Amino acid sequence: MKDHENLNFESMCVHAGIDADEFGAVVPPIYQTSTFKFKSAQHGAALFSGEGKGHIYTRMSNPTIEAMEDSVAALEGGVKAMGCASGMAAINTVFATFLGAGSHVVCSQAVYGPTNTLLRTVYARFGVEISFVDTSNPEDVKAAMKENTRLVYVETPGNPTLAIADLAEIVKIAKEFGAKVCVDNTFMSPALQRPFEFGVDVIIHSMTKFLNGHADVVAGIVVAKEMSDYTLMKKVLNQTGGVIDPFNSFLVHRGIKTLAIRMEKHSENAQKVAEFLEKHEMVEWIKYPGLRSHPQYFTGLKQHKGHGGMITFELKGGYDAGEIMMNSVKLCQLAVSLGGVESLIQHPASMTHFSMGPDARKEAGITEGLVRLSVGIENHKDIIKDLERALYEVGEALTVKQEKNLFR
Ligand code: LCS
Repeated sequence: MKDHENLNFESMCVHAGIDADEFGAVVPPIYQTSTFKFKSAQHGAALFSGEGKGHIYTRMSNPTIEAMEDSVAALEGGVKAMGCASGMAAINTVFATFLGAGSHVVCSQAVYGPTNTLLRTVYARFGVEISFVDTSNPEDVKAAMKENTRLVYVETPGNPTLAIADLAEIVKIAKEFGAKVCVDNTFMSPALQRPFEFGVDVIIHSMTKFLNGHADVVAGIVVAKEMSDYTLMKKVLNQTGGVIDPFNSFLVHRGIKTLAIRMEKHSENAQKVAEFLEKHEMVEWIKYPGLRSHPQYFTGLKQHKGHGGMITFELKGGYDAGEIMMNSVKLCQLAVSLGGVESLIQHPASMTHFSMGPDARKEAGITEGLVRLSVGIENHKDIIKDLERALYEVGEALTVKQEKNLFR
């Protein structure tokens, strides 16, 4: 048993995966090396046959990477994790392990755009059957299941609609068909949602987001609940090569130490910002897991320890209004990505979900005027002030436009 297994979550964030090295370094050193010297020919052979302990080559394993992997595996409550070059590399590792010609995957309709595109454009070409369904409705998942369904892939809350899937219900359905369930836990992080507690088999993260939390790394991770799944996926990752590097592992591991307090602050700020937006006359509708108006508010309560930092809303005035707002904000940065300490705002239809195309977006409920906000850890009053001013400018611009139309 590892020491961290008896710790509470906040303490695990600080300590999991960290063992002092021979010099007593409190922080794991960066082993910036591609390869490791064998003690002898016999030692090398033993490592390759799996009998000996140690590292061979950084694509296969590395102490700095392993320290970070152990930390995320502990936080999620999994057996083992594998660091990947990006969230997409993590997702591809899962798909390439469990899908093949003649198999079928059920995937959330509202997922990060490239996840949808990867299935439709690459895996479809390899003979994989794909059903995109509204995973916030378990009946739709059940109706989509087939004899050859090998994987149910769920993003919850979904990007960018924030649709929440009931994980316990989905696991029940998938098990009847012998399918694996993989959850993209990027939006919540293990601080707020622990999918293994609901029977899920595999978890992935874009660590680019909340796990690292500082918008300075692109990285991903796959966490397995069972050793047998880990072994299968690790072979695929080793062969396809999309591994993380030691320096990025070091940065992510450093970010994780503050994960618990960051997620608390993201949630606290986002709740206040969402309540402000919900009352604002320029906002057509808003989705935030912490608002009672969220369609799956009660599923969220069952599954989440906090409501997270992500907000989605539609402005009155649609696409034009969104454009004006994004050009008007000052504190909130106009940029894709999410989960960093700074507030970020973006327009999914023209940015993160552009690659899906208009039909798939419409099906997934991604409207043309939808705005996505990743609420940072600044003082909430400054975020609200920034949004209030930008919304005022939207109102002014739309009034001028209406007046011009009247006098035409
Ligand atoms: N999963 C989710 C939920 C994501 O939001 C993203 C990236 C990925 C996976 C892929 O991770 P990556 O390869 O970028 O590390 N989401 C982005 C977004 O919404 N804006 O920019 C990237």
